[in-house]
Amino acid sequence: TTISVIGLGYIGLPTAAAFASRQKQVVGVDINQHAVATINKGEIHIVEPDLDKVVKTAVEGGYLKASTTPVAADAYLIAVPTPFKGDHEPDMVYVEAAAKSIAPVLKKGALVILESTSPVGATEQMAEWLAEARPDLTFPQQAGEQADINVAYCPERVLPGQVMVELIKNDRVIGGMTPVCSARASELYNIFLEGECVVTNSRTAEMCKLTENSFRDVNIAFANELSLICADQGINVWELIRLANRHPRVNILQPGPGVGGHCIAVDPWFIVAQNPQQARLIRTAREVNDSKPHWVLNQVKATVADYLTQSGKRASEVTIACFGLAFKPNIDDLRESPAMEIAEMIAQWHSGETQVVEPNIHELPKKLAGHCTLVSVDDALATADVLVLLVDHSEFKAIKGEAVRQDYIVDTKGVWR
Ligand code: SAJ
Repeated sequence: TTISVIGLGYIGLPTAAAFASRQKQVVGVDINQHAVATINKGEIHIVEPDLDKVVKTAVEGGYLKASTTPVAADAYLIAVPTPFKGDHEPDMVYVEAAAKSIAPVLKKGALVILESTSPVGATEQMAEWLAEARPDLTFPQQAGEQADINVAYCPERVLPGQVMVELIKNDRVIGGMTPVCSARASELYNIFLEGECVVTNSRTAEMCKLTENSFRDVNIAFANELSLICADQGINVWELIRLANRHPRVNILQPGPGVGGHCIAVDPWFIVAQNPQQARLIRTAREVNDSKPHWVLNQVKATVADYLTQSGKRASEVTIACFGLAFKPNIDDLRESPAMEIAEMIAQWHSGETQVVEPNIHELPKKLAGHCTLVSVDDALATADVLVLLVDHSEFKAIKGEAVRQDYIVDTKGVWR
C-alpha cells in the first residue's frame, strides 16, 4: 500500500509519520516549500513532542518523503485547514484545491479520506469535485459499492501536546460513503491504530467531530458563566466547582480567561452556520467564551483602580505583570490565545509598565514587543504592583503563597487564590 497525505501540518505530518513508522511508503504533499524541504532533511517545522524522532527515523529509513506535487497512491488522506470566511462560515477552498490536485493522478481502486474538520456534507461535496474532474472513473455517489474510487470522512481527535500518543490510542470514527468505503478506511487506519475503528456514514462522522468540540465549548462556557456569577456573589468559583463535582453525576470543567486554540473556538460555528435557528445553546456558549477576555480586562481595571486609591500612586507609576500568554498550560502555542488577547488589551490601556512572564518563549511576539517587557517569574514577583494570572503553567503553580507579597491580584485560573 502506498499512502499520500495532503497537508503536512499538525495533523497530516504526525499521521504520515505514523504510517511510515509501520514501514508503509508515504508521500506527504504540501504547498509550503519550506515544510517540504525541512521534512526531507528529516526535521520538522512544527512543535509537537516526539514527532521529531518519528519523522527522522521514517525519512532516514526511506519510508517518508515530502513533495510539493501530488503523486499516484493507493490511499489519500486530506488534512488541510478549514478556516473561516466572512462571518464564521467554513471556508472549504483548501479542501477543494486538495481534491482537484489529486484528481489527475487518481487511479481506479484508490481510497480518498477527508480528515479536515468540515461542515456536514463536505465529504459528498469533495466526491463531487473529484467526479467532475474525472468523468472516466466512477464514485460512490453514482456507483455505490461498485465505485472505482472509495471515499470516507475520518476526523482526527488528537490533543495538541499529546498527538503521537492519542493518534495511536484514541478510537477513530470512520464515515464511509458506503460500507465498502468504511471497511477500506478501517483497514488503512488499523495499520497503526491501537484504538478501535467505529463505523458510521460520512455525514454522521462529520457531525461527530463538530459535536465533540462543541460539547467541550458548551461545558467550558458553563464554567466561565459560573465564574462571572460567583464574582458578583462573592463566592470562590473554584471551591464551588470542587464541591459540586463531589456529586456523582456532576462534572464541571474549569473556568479560565476564555477559550483558545484552533478547534474548540472554531468548530461550533460550523454547526451554527448550517443550523442558525436550532443551534442556540451552541452559539451562546461561543459568545460566553469569546466575551470572557473583556470581562477579565474589566476585572484588571477595577483592581488597578483599587490599588491606585490605596497606594496614592499615579497609573503611570504602576507595574502590571501578566503571567502566561499561551492558549493552555505548558505549551508555547500563542495562536488564538485569550491570554495574548488580554495582555494586548492591558498593554494598550495601561499607561505604566506592563510585564509579561511566559517561561515557554524566548522573545515577545511582535504585537507585544515595544509595549511590554518579558521578565522572569522572580522579577515580576519582586517588581510588579498588580498580578494577572492568565495561564496555569506548572511554573506558576509551583510559586509558594508566601512568595506573593502583592495584594492586588486577578487570578483567572484559581492558582493563587
Ligand atoms: N479550557 C478551559 N477550561 C477547561 C478546559 C479547557 O478554559 O476546563 C480551555 C483551554 O485553556 C484552551 C481551550 O479551552 O484555551 C481548548 O483547550 P483543550 O485542551 O480543551 O483542547 P484543544 O483545543 O487543545 O484540543 C481539542 C480537543 N477536543 C476535545 O477535547 C473535545 C482535541 O481532542 C481535538 O482533537 C482538538 O480540539 C481538535 O483538533 O479538534
